[in-house]
Amino acid sequence: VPELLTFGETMALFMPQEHKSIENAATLEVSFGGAESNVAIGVARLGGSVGWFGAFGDDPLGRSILKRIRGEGVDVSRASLVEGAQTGMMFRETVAGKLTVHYFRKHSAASQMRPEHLDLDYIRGCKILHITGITPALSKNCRETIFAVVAAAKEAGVKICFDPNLRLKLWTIEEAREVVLPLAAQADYFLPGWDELRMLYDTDDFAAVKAELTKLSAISVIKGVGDTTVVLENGQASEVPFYPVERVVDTVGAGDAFCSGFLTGLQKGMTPLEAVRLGSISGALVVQMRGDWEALPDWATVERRMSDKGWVER
Ligand code: KDG
Repeated sequence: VPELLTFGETMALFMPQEHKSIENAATLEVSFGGAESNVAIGVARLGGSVGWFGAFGDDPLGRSILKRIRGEGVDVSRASLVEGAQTGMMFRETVAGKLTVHYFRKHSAASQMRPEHLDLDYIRGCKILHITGITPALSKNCRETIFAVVAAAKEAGVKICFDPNLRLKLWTIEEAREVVLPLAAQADYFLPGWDELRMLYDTDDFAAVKAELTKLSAISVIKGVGDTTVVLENGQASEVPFYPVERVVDTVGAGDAFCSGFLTGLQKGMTPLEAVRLGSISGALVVQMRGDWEALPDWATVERRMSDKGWVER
């Protein structure tokens, strides 16, 4: 069993050429994306041991995506192609500087995942399980699935990493709160963005949120507090500046890239603060190319960046 496991929905991704809207585009580029498989690809590229699973329809999109994730060196042995179900799709466009995602994922194969479909022994055998708040937002049975997986993992002593990844196109903030906060309470590593925490706790007061997070047993890694990441461990806060970005092309996937660096760092025995630095480099590199995961770095690249003297720490 790989050391790190993650699961969720990965969809086919269609994008018009830059500067075109979907409505007026003659051609669309096809790729794929899913928060958890983005993380898995990032870890695999950095040389980590990782498995991802989820469900696709037994259709050309599902088969193609599965092949490509496998090709990145991720263990997909527990992923499935479900006959009679469809692979989820998303379309993404940037119009007048505003990025919009259109989902076609209702009743997709992944949204029909159930606890009884899963190989719980496989999950019990890993060291860290990474989950996101997207999966429980997909359907009631996906919500049950995520809680069943977390329970099995915790029973076996597996550590839980949780990124809330709020998607308000899938549920309301009230619905999200009811699920995300209990999951955060079970996590060992909690990786929210500051924008997400503001919504979850309904306040702009950092000190108040910090007090709430201190009650959790997790190490909290808060992304985007200004241009830093704040690591909160035993009530003690430390800041790591964002790695500099030359030109932002596509911010989608930045959080997943960050998470892949962070988790690989932990796998390699780094401290959480060192792992955050690694995450920050992966995040900075991925936003400089179009697509969720295409620009995820290999180990040699991040190693070079880690010793970059131009990156001043404070
Ligand atoms: O984090 C990037 C994801 O948002 C993207 O790949 C699509 O998983 C996705 C989702 O459900 O929005």
